[in-house]
Amino acid sequence: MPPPLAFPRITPSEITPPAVFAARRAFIRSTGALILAGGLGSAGTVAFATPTPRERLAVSRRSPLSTSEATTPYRDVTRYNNFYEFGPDKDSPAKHAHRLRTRPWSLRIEGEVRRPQTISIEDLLAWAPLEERIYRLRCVEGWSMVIPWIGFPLAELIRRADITGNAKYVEFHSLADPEQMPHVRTPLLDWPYVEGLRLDEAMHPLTLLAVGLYGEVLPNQNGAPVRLVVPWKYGFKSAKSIVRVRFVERQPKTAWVKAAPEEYGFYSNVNPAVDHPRWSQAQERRIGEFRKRPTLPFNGYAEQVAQLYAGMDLRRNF
Ligand SMILES: Nc1nc2c(c(=O)[nH]1)N[C@H]1C(S)=C(S)[C@@H](COP(=O)(O)O)O[C@H]1N2
Ligand SMILES: [Mo]
Repeated sequence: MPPPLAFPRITPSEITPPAVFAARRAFIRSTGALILAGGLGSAGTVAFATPTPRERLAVSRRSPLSTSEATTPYRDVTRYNNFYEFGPDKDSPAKHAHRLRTRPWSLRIEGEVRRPQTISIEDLLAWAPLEERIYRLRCVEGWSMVIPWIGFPLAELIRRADITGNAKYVEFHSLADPEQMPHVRTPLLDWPYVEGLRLDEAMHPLTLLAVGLYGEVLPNQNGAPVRLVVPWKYGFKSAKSIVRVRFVERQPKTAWVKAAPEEYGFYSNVNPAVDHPRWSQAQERRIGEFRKRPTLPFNGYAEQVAQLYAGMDLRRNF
């Protein structure tokens, strides 16, 4: 999403010789003059990483929760991304996420659970049958895509987590390794990227733990090896490259709410009637199309999820 107004653009570290980068970092740290950082670097271009053949994933079925709308081309799904750990531009993730090592990978399940556990990605993949789910995903910036995800309901993980009665919310923490994710060194967000859901939202059958798309394991730029997909909420709720799932009693302080509380709320349900303070949310552009479409309440999933918010003022709880 567009960063808070005051956020300066920063040149990706990889295109700068390490010594220069180190010196620049020291300069940034010592002066706090982050705003100058962009002007010190070269604005060179970096080629997209050569696509490597990705492992195919066997799916047990195509979920009936899928939309029948045309899917967004693979090229757009994998080259037009938000993954700020790799940089602020739409093509930064496709250019730089090849640095992410997705094996070995494990997920820590902790907090209000009877038995905290660390599960390897291989074991996680065997927790439930994988299915294909075609979902609309609406970014808070005003664009949307239709993506054939592969995964299983997050509810399956919650069932196996053996949570206590105190668990009211779930926190998701993305990896934050500056060696692999150069922009984790920048102060855009209070890293790690943290997102959260109320427990009933997390348990909802639409909430997907995704491990693949278009028949293959997730490309790194889409949040490999495991990410969330919450189709009735703005895209930023769908945390990528998750390393920690924490069950908690209180509403999590999420990274975007911490960064700009007047712009991003905890719920962030897609809502055409509630504008972002800097732009309307009434319409959207489907990537690959020119015309604008009206944005639908709950991104078109109102029939399935509106009852989760019965009695809540969705203008106040944006
Ligand atoms: N860790 C992490 N997760 C993230 C983001 C991010 O910057 N970091 N961006 C979010 C935003 S704003 C969107 S729109 C979706 C984009 O997912 P996609 O690139 O797979 O379409 O990922 C979300 N998950
Ligand atoms: Mo987004």
